[in-house]
Amino acid sequence: MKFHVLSIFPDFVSTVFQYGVLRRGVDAGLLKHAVHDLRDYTQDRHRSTDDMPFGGGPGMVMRCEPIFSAVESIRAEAGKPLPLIYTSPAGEPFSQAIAEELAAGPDLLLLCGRYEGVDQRVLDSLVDREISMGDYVLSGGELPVMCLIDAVARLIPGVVGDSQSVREESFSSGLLDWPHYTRPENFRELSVPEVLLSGHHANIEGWRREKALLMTYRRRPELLTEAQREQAKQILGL
Ligand code: 9D3
Repeated sequence: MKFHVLSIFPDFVSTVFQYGVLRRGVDAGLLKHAVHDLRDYTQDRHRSTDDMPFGGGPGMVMRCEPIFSAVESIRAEAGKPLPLIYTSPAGEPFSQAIAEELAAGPDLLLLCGRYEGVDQRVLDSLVDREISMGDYVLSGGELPVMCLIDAVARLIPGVVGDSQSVREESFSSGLLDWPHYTRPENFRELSVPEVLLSGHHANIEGWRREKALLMTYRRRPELLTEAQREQAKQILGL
């Protein structure tokens, strides 16, 4: 899968492909990327990507000419469908379900907003999907685009090793993780739960399932089905 990105900070965005599983995915030829500098598509002397908002008010707006020019040129060069995703606080909330949908689809073009956002004509004529990374304020779309790329890329077959993809079912099945421990067995009087040292695989699985259920009930009850909530209450004696 190939990720095309359009940003005024291309070197920052590129770093997402330089570490960990994504780095290995690139080296293995499973992931490709082209991070384009929006400034390269400007025509004016000052290479400006923003301008004052019509109607007045604070902040600046990203100009439509460089964005139209870049998107049209990148799409023509690709020679195949390249849906444009724009990250913005007003988008639909990102989720594992959206990541799975995108990983199963065509290559993507991701537009990172800065300032107050893009001229509305970009949204009306070019953008296929507007996605938010959550209800908090960031300075621009670069980090959201990097999050999206990370979440989508690790779903491409072969990018994440097999051991980890099994664990992924833990979140897909809708529960938070159970507690994890590794060596040493005793550390500053802090011990490891006996069951994990027992070698009794059925008991270990039962313990993990229960811990995951209780953790989810305490922190994110809305992730549970009514039946799972009742089961958690029963375990807690409520
Ligand atoms: C109306 C005031 N603000 C909207 C909440 C203005 C504004 C804040 C932050 C406009 C743009 C930005 C920059 N943010 C992003 O580009 C962004 C973002 C975010 O700030 N939070 C969560 N997800 C995202 S996706 C892109």
